[in-house]
Amino acid sequence: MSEKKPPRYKPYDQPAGGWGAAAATAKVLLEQSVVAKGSRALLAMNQPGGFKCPSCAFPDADHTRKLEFCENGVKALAFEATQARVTREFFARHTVSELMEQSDYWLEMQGRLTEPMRYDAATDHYVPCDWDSAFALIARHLRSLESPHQAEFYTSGRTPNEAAFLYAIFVRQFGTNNFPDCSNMCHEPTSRGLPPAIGVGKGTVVLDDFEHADAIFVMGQNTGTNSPRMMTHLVEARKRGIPIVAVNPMPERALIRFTEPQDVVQMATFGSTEIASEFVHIRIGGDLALLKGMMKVVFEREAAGEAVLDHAFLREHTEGLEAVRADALAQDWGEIVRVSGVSEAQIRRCAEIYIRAKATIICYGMGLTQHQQGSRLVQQVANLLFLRGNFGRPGAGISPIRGHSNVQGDRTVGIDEKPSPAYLDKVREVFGFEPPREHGHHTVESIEAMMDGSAKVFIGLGGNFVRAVPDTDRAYAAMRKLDLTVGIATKLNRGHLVHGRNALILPVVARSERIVTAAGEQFVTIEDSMSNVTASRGVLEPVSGDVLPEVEIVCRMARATLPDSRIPWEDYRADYGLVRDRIAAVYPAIYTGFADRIREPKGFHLDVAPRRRIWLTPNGKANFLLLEGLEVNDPIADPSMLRLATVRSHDQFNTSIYSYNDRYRGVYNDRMVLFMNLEDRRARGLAKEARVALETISNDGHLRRVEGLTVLDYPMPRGALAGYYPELNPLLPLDYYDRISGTPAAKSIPVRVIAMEAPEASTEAGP
Ligand SMILES: Nc1nc2c(c(=O)[nH]1)N[C@H]1C(S)=C(S)[C@@H](COP(=O)(O)OP(=O)(O)OC[C@H]3O[C@@H](n4cnc5c(=O)[nH]c(N)nc54)[C@H](O)[C@@H]3O)O[C@H]1N2
Ligand SMILES: Nc1nc2c(c(=O)[nH]1)N[C@H]1C(S)=C(S)[C@@H](COP(=O)(O)OP(=O)(O)OC[C@H]3O[C@@H](n4cnc5c(=O)[nH]c(N)nc54)[C@H](O)[C@@H]3O)O[C@H]1N2
Ligand SMILES: [Mo]
Repeated sequence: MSEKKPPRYKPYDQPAGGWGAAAATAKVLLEQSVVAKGSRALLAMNQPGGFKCPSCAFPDADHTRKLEFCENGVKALAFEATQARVTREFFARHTVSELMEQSDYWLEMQGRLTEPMRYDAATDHYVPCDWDSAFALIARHLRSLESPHQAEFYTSGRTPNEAAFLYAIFVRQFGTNNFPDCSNMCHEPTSRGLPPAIGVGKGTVVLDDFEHADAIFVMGQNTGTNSPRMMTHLVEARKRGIPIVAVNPMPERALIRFTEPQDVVQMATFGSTEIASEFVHIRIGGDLALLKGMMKVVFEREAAGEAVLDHAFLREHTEGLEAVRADALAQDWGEIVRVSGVSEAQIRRCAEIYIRAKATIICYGMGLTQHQQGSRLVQQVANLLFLRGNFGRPGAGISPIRGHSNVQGDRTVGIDEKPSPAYLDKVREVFGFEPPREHGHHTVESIEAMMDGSAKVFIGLGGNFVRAVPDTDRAYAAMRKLDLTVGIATKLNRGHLVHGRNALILPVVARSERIVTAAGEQFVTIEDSMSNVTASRGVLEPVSGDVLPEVEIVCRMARATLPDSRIPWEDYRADYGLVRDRIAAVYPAIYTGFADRIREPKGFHLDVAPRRRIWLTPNGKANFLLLEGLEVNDPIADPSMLRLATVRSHDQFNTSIYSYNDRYRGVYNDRMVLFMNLEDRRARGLAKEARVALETISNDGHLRRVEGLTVLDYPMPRGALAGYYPELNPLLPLDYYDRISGTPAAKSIPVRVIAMEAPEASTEAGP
């Protein structure tokens, strides 16, 4: 294909950020032919009166900066505001089978969806379909199900609060809690793991805390790529002389050295800031051992007579300390070092940083959540923080860095397959119907229901379900068994091509675009990773006259499906203020006064009780929760086994592939690469840049294999591999997930490497 150039690998020795980021920003606007339009939109991005960046969930700073965006925010915007269009002529030109042959990158580059389309099986084309017929088709399918539990209602985290809240009400009035969502593959271990520990499934840190922290740990998160605006706060912390500990099997460039693109002096002088004062080159899944090693040091020092524990906090606020203390003290250093891959000396240095800091923040991402014990691992982070009372104080706390810009908000307003009884009672009181009480399906369970034939209808409010989930081949087959699949989306993606017998593509107004209804111009609201709720008002004209806002799509779906519903869907469709009033009514504890508070230019902060040392746990305490042992994944005896982490490149947003490059990791023109330790490669007799296949080690009788990967010598720990999501999702078994949260263990897939060429005979010269 002409889009492909030969692969190139050239280690990146520049600091991350800086002129490289500035150049990439300009380039992407040019390529999407949106320089003028894009620049105009950028002036409004993350500014009061403007719209929220559609990329990640990191909060905005204080708006004293003129511009509040990053390279990857610009990419997200440019690909949303692109001039390219997917029109009815496009669909007339290509059958769905032809489109299936194209890459994710190619699909993304075709541009924005412009009108509703229906799949026509007779011709294998998508054909135009007016909105009323689309809603009628959905209603017909939903109403003819034997049980409402035969439908799956997916949500991806770009959907704003108003649409998600109404979707949650519609689906519950329809009669099910089947709400698989992207969070089920992402920070669900935070949402399920933290409530028993600290009473809420959210982070306790706000941006101000970064200014008051004495130490910051960044565990399992590729900040410079996935939350670049957070780099500003890390740079500022470093300039204050605060130690930053980065824990990662990949020496991610931005965590090592970074040039702040918004810092004029640094840019002009080609300066940069060293970020990690301590880079911990952890083995995949080694974090539990590291955390226990650090706790062991803390307890030993206390036992030796130093006052390192916060006794007042522990006494007054916590329960369960002794079991955690006994367990940590009983761990053997040899084992801790073996499992973590980190030396005892370095673990002691990390513990020393933690002990010296009066206030510590621990941030974490997918490197912690996507393991078989992801939820319980996250609890161990809380354990460590409890020891020195790092909750409810400035500069301290736990900080899960969320992914999608509104994934946290969607959960807050009801996208939850296991809704709390309190929420359901409120829904009954406010809306006057009896919502279903039985738990619904999370993402993995929804695929199981498709596989066993019990699910018949899939509706995706945003996202690219089939490409994001595990076990690609089985997921495709499951999807194709359905009677109806509906993709509510901005752009064409694989999920629209792997469809049920009937299928719809419903195009939406994007985040950067204006929403005008019968009641005038509307705005929506977003909750970021630090629980700030802000308004988002698009500034660009919608891509076509025939796309609808997500709120309207939900309301019209509800009206068509539930003709007897007494909920005023038509009013909500026009006036989003009315929806916010209902949100305030259902969530009085956090959303009272929504209408007024959202007028603040910076929005408002939703109360996070542990910030006040209030613990909404059954015993009213912060709970130490013990996870025994040192492993977060089931051990596998096979000596050929390596652990594979599936990660994002610098030029993708989840399943949307913006280019084949991954600048900070030095990879160009190719995504079918495997980051591997040199010794692991040599031990397998593989030549430099050998072509290999990967096979999953499992005993469920399914062969999972991906071919055509090029091995790159990369500073990975022994036994650890990394490669790109979603290309490697066929290797991730559906039932390989954290049992508490349902989150697939996408960072620790047990695999073996299979040579595709004869192993090299000669001895190889060193690198
Ligand atoms: N530009 C851009 N921004 C994004 C996204 C995007 O695709 N592109 N996606 C958004 C979404 S939905 C999310 S959830 C976030 C994801 O943001 P991240 O959490 O940064 O996600 P990943 O790229 O999957 O990689 C996480 C990091 O974990 C490391 N890792 C792997 N295994 C382990 C381990 O066992 N231990 C430790 N300590 N580290 C490990 C990897 O090397 C990698 O650096 O970003 C959001 N923002
Ligand atoms: N192996 C492996 N698998 C993973 C992961 C991993 O690290 N490794 N990460 C997991 C994670 S953290 C996540 S969050 C999921 C992501 O899973 P999803 O959220 O389902 O996937 P995305 O790629 O973010 O969805 C992109 C699509 O969303 C649509 N879209 C974009 N903006 C909007 C909008 O404003 N409204 C609507 N309605 N649609 C819009 C576009 O059509 C686009 O094609 O993947 C998970 N899967
Ligand atoms: Mo995510």
